[in-house]
Amino acid sequence: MKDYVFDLIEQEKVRQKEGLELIPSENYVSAEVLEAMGSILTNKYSEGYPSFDDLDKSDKEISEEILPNYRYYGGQVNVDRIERLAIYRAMKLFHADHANVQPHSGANANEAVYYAWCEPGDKILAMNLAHGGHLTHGSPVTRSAHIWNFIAYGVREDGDIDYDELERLALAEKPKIILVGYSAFMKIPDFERVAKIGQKIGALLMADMAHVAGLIAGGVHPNPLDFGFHVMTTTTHKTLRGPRGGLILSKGKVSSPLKKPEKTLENIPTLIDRAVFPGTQGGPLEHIIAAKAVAFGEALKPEFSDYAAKIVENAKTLAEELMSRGFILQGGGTENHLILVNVEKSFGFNGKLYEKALDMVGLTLNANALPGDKAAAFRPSGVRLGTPAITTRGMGKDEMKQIAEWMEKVAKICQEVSSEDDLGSLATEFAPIREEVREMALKFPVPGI
Ligand code: DSN
Repeated sequence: MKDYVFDLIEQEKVRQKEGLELIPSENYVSAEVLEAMGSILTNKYSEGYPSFDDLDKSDKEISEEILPNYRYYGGQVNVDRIERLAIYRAMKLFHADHANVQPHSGANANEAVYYAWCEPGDKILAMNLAHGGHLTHGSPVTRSAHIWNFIAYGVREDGDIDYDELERLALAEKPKIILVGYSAFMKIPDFERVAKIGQKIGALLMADMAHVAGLIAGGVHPNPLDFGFHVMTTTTHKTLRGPRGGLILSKGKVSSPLKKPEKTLENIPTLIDRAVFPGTQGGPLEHIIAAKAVAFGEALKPEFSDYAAKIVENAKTLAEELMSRGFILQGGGTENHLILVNVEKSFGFNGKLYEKALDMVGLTLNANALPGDKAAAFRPSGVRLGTPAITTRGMGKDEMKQIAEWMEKVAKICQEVSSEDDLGSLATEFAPIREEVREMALKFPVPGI
């Protein structure tokens, strides 16, 4: 008998097909990305790196060429070429001088950059988690926050970064790194302004673009590396639509990872390679790296730019539709793929209750804190949603309008209860909406299933 796990995978397939994924950090990968992830490459150990000089070659040349490497195990003939394809494609996508495709996650990617550039106790200036930043940008519950000294800037009333505060803190504290990155922010950062601030104090300019990497790859969002940033980290599974994993892109001079270079901004690529392996990780996940290579290949195709543009168009439509129905949105709308709703102010109940109610009708999103939120972390005042996954399924303007309509109906029904424990009593009212969501979802197939 097949393991129970496979029954559960089948049930998850049904959940994904019959519901709508509105979590802005999720997406559906292609059948080819799935195939590479589930391949025999998982059997291989390959600590170290392939050679990465002279990568200005065609995919075909890279897939045929066998070069010496910096690996600690034999049998790398195929793995080297796969990893080089991933590196080369990532560099091309993001205008980088180097790419490290080995980080297992975005968190690992961020920690490797801190480790590459900072000594314990050094200061890092990053966005406040409570204002839309990320856990790995200095939250006291992380290991990084025990090693480095994080200082936080926030967002203004209008939802944009408080650049004046960022500048004041940078000049006063002289951090080693200035980090622009977020997981709940819907504006386009002014990279040029931050770069000028960083240059005044000689800081490493780092951007964590995990949320918008696909928009950057598709050319519908500015690329921090084009504005003087030295490093960009990202996950590969959000708007970029690859396997779950991390990626570090950098500008600078690439040299052999075997020799520790001087800590200069020019040597950042090599410092990062050494910080990923052996600094913070062991054997790379070559099946995931292969899937990253496939996803980067997909993102380099012209169709991906259309996809990226459509994500933003859908998010703007959805935001407009929600606002026309009385939803109060943080920042008054969106400039990217992400929308943050102030549920408490719009409807008088918390984001967790709304998240659970929407789950009951097959609309999946997540409760999220709003800047300055006084509510408890598990019951924040807002919800966060986005359009990358539903855009992959081919949805457009009509579907955005329909989703806003369902969200309004669910919100009104929720006003009948005072706690999420009472949501069960609303099951009959939710049932017809659940059916409508299922019917629409099934018209838009999930790739790879
Ligand atoms: N968990 C991711 C998100 O949802 O934004 C960030 O790591």
